Amino acid sequence: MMDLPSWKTLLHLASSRKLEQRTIAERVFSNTGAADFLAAAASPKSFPNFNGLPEVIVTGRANAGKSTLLNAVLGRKALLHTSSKAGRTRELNFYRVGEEPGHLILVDAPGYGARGRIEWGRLFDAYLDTRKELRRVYILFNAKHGLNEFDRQMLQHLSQKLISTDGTQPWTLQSVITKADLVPTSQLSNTISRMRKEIFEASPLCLPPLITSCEMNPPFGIEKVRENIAQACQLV
Ligand SMILES: Nc1nc2c(ncn2[C@@H]2O[C@H](COP(=O)(O)OP(=O)(O)O)[C@@H](O)[C@H]2O)c(=O)[nH]1
Ligand SMILES: [Mg+2]
Repeated sequence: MMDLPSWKTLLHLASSRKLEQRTIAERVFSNTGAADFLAAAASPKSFPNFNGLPEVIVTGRANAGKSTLLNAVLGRKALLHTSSKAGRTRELNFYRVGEEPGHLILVDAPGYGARGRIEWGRLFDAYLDTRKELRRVYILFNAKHGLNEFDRQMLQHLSQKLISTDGTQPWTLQSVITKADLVPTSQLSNTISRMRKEIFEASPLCLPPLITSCEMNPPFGIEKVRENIAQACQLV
C-alpha cells in the first residue's frame, strides 16, 4: 500500500503553496508604472479585444470605492478617476496590468443603485453574458453603509448568472467590504459578521468578503485582493 503523506508534509506543502501564490501575485502586480488605460466601451459593439487576456470586473453601488480600489491594486494614485460625486463612471473602462502584452485586465464599471442608469445595467449584463475572458466579478460594499435593497438585488441577479444553462460556471463572484477605516474598531468585527451573513443570504455562492481600506497608511487588504485576482485569473 502507498504511504499517505503525513500531516506535517501536507501543512508544509500548503504553506509553501501560499508563499508561492503570494510571490506570483507580487510579480504580476510589481511593475505598477506599466499599468495602462486601454479602452472604454459604452456599448457591447465596442467591447475591445485583448487577445484572450483574463479579465476581472468590479461592481458596486456608486461611491462604494471601485475606482479607488483598482488604483490601489494597480499601485497607482490616479490612473482611474475617483470622485466623491456619484455616477462619474458611465462606461466600462479597461486597464492592463503589467507591461505589454500584459498579465490580465481590470475592468471598472459604472455604479448601480438609485443613481445608476438602466443603460449601464444593460451594458454590464451584456458584458457578463458575452465576455469569454471574464474570470471573476468583484462586488464591493461600503462598510459604513452595509447592504441595501439594490445590493441584495444585484447579488441575486449575479447569482442567477453564475451557473450557465449547461451547468458550467464561467466565472466566480467575490465580495469585498471597502472603507473599513470608516467603522470604529470596536464595531468592525460585528459589522463584518453582519455583512457576511447578509451577503451569504442573498447569494450563497458568493465568496466571503475580503476587507479593504484604501485610506489606511499603508492601505489595508490590497495584497489579499491582488492574490485573489491572480488566482482567479489562474496565474497562480
Ligand atoms: N475613508 C475611505 N474613503 C474611501 C475609501 N475608498 C474610497 N474612498 C472614497 O470614496 C469616494 C468614492 O470612491 P470611488 O473610488 O470614486 O467610488 P466608485 O464610485 O465606486 O468608483 C471617494 O471620495 C474616495 O476617496 C476607503 O477605503 N476609505
Ligand atoms: Mg468609479
